[in-house]
Amino acid sequence: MLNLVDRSSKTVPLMGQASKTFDAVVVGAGFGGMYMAHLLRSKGFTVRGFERGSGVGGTWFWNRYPGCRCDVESMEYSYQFSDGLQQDWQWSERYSAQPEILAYAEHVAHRFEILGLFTFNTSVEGADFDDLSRLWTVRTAAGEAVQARYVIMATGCLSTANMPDIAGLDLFDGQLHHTGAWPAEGLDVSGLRVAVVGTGSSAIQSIPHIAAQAQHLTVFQRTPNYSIPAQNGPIDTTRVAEIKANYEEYRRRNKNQPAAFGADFPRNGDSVFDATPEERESRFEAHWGYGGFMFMGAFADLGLDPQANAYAAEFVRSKIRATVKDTATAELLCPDTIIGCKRLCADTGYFETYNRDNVTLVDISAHPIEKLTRSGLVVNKALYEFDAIIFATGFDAMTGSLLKMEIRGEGGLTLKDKWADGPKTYLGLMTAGFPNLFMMTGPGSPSVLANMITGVEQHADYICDLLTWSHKEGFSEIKAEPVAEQTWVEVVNMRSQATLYPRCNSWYLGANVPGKPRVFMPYLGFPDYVARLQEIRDARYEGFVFAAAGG
Ligand code: N01
Repeated sequence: MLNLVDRSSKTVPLMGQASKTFDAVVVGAGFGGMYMAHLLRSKGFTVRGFERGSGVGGTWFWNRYPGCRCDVESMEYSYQFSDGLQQDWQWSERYSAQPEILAYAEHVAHRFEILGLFTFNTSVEGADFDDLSRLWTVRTAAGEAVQARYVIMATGCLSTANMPDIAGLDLFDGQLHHTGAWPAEGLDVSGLRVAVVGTGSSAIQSIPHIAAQAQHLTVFQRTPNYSIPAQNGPIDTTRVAEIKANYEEYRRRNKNQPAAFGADFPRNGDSVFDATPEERESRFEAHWGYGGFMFMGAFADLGLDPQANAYAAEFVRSKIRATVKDTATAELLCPDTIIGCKRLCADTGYFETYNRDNVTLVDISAHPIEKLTRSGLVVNKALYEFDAIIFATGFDAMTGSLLKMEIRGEGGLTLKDKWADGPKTYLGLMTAGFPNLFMMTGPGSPSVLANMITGVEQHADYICDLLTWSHKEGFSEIKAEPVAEQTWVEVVNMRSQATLYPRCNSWYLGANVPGKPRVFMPYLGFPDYVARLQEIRDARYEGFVFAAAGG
């Protein structure tokens, strides 16, 4: 027990309940929160966790839509903190489906006795920093208030569903769902007329499955998307044995990749402009064959140079045209934007689905959905009738879950006010004015542009080391230094400007949510990020400000 908190006088009643005091409160029991809580406890911190769902798994708890699977290979999308765990667990497919990932999360929770650290079915509504006691009070929707020295927000980057504000949502008599909050009991659409709104990753994964079951599926597309076949299949057991024989080395190689995965596939260093047309096509074809994200590793300049990118985009369009039999539908499905600017999708049979007789594509790029009625939805004055409407319209990414809570820092400053013009963080870990409040994979960290499990482990390890070091040095308070934060914001921005990422309306920029400030949120380049954090740590955590209890 580190006994970081002076518990003598901290019983501030709130909503009729006596407060309880912990070293740390962890919000969220996804992969980040689970490991964070486990790690803190192992270092002697007292921990209390809250999770709004009834179980662990975070994004994999909520996204149960048919076809949901990870776009990062199973052998990489897993924890590495326990060799016993990574040796014991057997994945069945190259890319794991949601039920298997959720089962893995539940296994981890049992194996490391994490469940007891969390209170489930409990949303955190807010957290207030007390300027005098220097403690946080975390408030739940159930009316509980707990006090803690440290609060760690492990609330996920893609956890707040983006439901478009369309008139009549409450009028529709049929079933209405969002892919990011799929009914736990599943959804049988046999014999139903179904609409899917959106053509991002969630839609692209679910559409083939919904089409196979529904009487008729109508897809409402605002912007077509690039998708590369995942080339999923049963896991290669020989490769698994090779990886497990030296898992540490495999993890090390992956951590040296820009997005912390994909080390076994070529990421070529040459320019597309140096290749002959035949070499170019054959390289694209090979990378198409590797599947999913590996496609963009065909040449070094695809994410940097618009002209280089155009070659890759045209290659994918040619694949769409070769797959979709109806020419008009194929043309509607062909994106004309920068490939990889919005998050690339990986699919199994997506474009082929449009060859089915029971699937219709409706282009709503010029005519948005006007409204929902009791029986369906209206586009361009035409009523389309459905039994079920599924919104695959994405998330208020990266900041949505943090800003949904009322978080008040020093002097009553709210996070909402502080981030009114976009998120500002130091290292994606802290924001100035909010002492002892940490974010896991927050804006300004590699987060969504890296293997998420590798990212959350790196953050948990760093936060835990920082708290332990600070305590050993006799400090009880850690803050982000405003100048260091401003410099970091500029670094994150500069890194994105060197790429094609800012050139489209992606959720990385917040462009998918009306009124959200446009700021490119992820830090590009996992290895550079880890190296910079190491330098900061070696420099006695420069950019952080430490204080001892009492001033
Ligand atoms: O959401 P999205 P997603 N009317 O924002 C459309 C992760 N993920 O849930 O492009 C009509 O990508 C919108 O149109 P437009 C992954 O990081 C991971 O699919 O804005 N349409 C778009 O087509 C991913 O990137 C995995 O014009 C509207 C779609 O809805 C992220 O989650 C699997 C609309 C939203 O696409 C989000 O993916 C799935 C409106 N009012 C997801 N509003 C795996 O790794 C939005 N759209 C497995």
